[in-house]
Amino acid sequence: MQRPVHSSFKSVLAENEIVRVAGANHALGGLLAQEAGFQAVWSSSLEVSASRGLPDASLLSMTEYLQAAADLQKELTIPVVADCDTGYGGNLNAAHMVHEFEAAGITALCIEDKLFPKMNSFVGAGQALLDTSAFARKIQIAKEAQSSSDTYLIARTEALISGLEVDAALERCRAYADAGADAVLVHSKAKTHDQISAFLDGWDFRVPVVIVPTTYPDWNIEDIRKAGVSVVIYANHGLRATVRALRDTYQAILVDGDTTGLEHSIASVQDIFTLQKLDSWRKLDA
Ligand code: SPV
Ligand code: MG
Repeated sequence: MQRPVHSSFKSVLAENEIVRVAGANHALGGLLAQEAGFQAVWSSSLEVSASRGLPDASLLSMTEYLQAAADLQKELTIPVVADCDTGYGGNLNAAHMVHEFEAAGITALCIEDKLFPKMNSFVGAGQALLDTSAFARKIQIAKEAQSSSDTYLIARTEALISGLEVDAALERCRAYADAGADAVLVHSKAKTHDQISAFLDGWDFRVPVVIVPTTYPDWNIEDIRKAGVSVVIYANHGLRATVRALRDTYQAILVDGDTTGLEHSIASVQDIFTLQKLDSWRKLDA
């Protein structure tokens, strides 16, 4: 019995007009996203930090985020897209990051143009950005550090998050694409997709566009596809569903005094065994 062999993000993108990616923070979550039909998994900094009971504020080290991404990738056939925040520091940190994530078999990395230490995009207002040319240089250095042609680097702009206009996001993304980014991610915390649509109207598609529709949840995949987006990341829905499910379950056990009422709404132990590939493991030494 061998470990699953995973495809590269680049090949998944080549085979699909639009790629849907689910956030996860452990292999079991990744397996469930894969089972549902997602084509890639986002190793989300928000989810990984939250799973440790910590804020998404550059508190964990690169090694800890790498471990989380690698643990996900090891059990999946679909590729992991690693959310690498700012690249964990300066330009040399970004180069080191590429070496380390590549060595762990991660084929897609995303870095963003905020300052280290960064704060989650939905916290506060007016988050500080690195200068456009400085982040373009970071992208260039990260690309020069890669040794596999499979490695796919996504440059994420937080221009709209920090309160800048769509034109500023466009200008930044053009510079990042010209510096060698394989795709650009334009993040927005607006309640509608209007900002993103305006961005797409002004984008020349020199590289593909990635979005994270957390605050504009009504933008349907068909309309997103028609607008020209290539990758959609549902970054934190698994985490939020887990929190609700665990909270409700733990409360019900204490309130009800027994677990009869829960049995119909929770997974069976057999289901867990299947996800663990227990049969294959047992056959190994039968
Ligand atoms: C994450 O999932 O960690 C992201 C997306 O980077 S967001 O939380 O919206 O910043
Ligand atoms: Mg993040």
